[in-house]
Amino acid sequence: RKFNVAVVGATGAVGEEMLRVMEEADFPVAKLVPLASARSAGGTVEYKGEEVTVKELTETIFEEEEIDIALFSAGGSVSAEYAPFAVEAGAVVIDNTSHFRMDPAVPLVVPEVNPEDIAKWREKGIIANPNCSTIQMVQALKPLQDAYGIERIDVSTYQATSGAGKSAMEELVKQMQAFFTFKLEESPKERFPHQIALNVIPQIDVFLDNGFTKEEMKMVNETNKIMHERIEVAATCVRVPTLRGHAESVTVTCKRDVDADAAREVIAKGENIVVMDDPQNSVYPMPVLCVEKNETFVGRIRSDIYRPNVLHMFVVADNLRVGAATNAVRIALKWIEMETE
Ligand code: A2P
Ligand code: 11C
Repeated sequence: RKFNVAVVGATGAVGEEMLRVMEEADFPVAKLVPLASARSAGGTVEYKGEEVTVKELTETIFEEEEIDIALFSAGGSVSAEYAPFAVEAGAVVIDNTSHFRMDPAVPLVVPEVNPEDIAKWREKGIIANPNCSTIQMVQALKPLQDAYGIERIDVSTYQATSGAGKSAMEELVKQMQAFFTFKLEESPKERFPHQIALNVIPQIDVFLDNGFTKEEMKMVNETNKIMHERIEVAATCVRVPTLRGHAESVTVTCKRDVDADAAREVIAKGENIVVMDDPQNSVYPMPVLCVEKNETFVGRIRSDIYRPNVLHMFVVADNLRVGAATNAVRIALKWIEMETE
């Protein structure tokens, strides 16, 4: 069976990637309906070598186009307003924004970790896709949770500008160009709280009363929901001047003692994980190595020098793919498998 698929936010950084991942996965598409705001309606996106016209997102479009699957990636407020119309029209919504993630009636899914939760989709007709920094971390942690149990996670992130969308990537590029013409001072600094070129910013999203940012608390709350366990998480999320690929330095306190060599083998067996760990030859994951890849890369796996139950590692993935589009498409494919069997 093939499906009518709407991609909401098809002209955006994640939406474009969704189309690429669907092509590569040979997604069973009967009809593709790319949606965006009135700004982009009438333009085209490419799918499987053909130009497909972008339509304006409206309340009635899902019914008019008889949509079966709606992938949303146009921001939380757009999902809040329009996802209910897609559900009303009979579609399953796979939402990449933070809007529905912590709703108890909405499953929050990383297919490598908690695919069984997809079954709960009927409650609201919506399946939520986690935050990019959460997805790659829980993928790398799942094999450790199964083998050793996890008590606590301490993580610092190095997040690319594309996490904030296309215009944020452009701002970095413009600031770099301005630097080389001695005009960095005058270059716009709108998408981040400070200049991002030649800088690192220890703030992603807004600060909350507890001193953590919203992005950091997403890593706390989403990890607990996906891993079905109360695990302590302390995150420091940092924006760095890269375009694509989030990196994370992760310290895991396990429930049992963990040997680094054994853990390396355990992690390597994780689904869609690639261990890249040969420090003597300077082999470890880096953002430039993960662009347009659908796997999560793990390296620098080493034991703590004090505590036998503590392990350190470096985890990198393409935030637009693994952290967004690929996860959404994998959820959709799993949903199809479950609903058609
Ligand atoms: P548009 O091209 O019309 O602005 P990014 O995350 O890269 O900034 O992309 C955001 C995506 O969400 C774009 O496809 C954008 O479409 C879409 N979008 C933003 N606001 C709306 C809206 N109010 N209605 C529909 N699509 C929207
Ligand atoms: C970033 N993680 O890198 C953010 C973007 O909750 O889906 C994703 C926000 C979200 O800026």
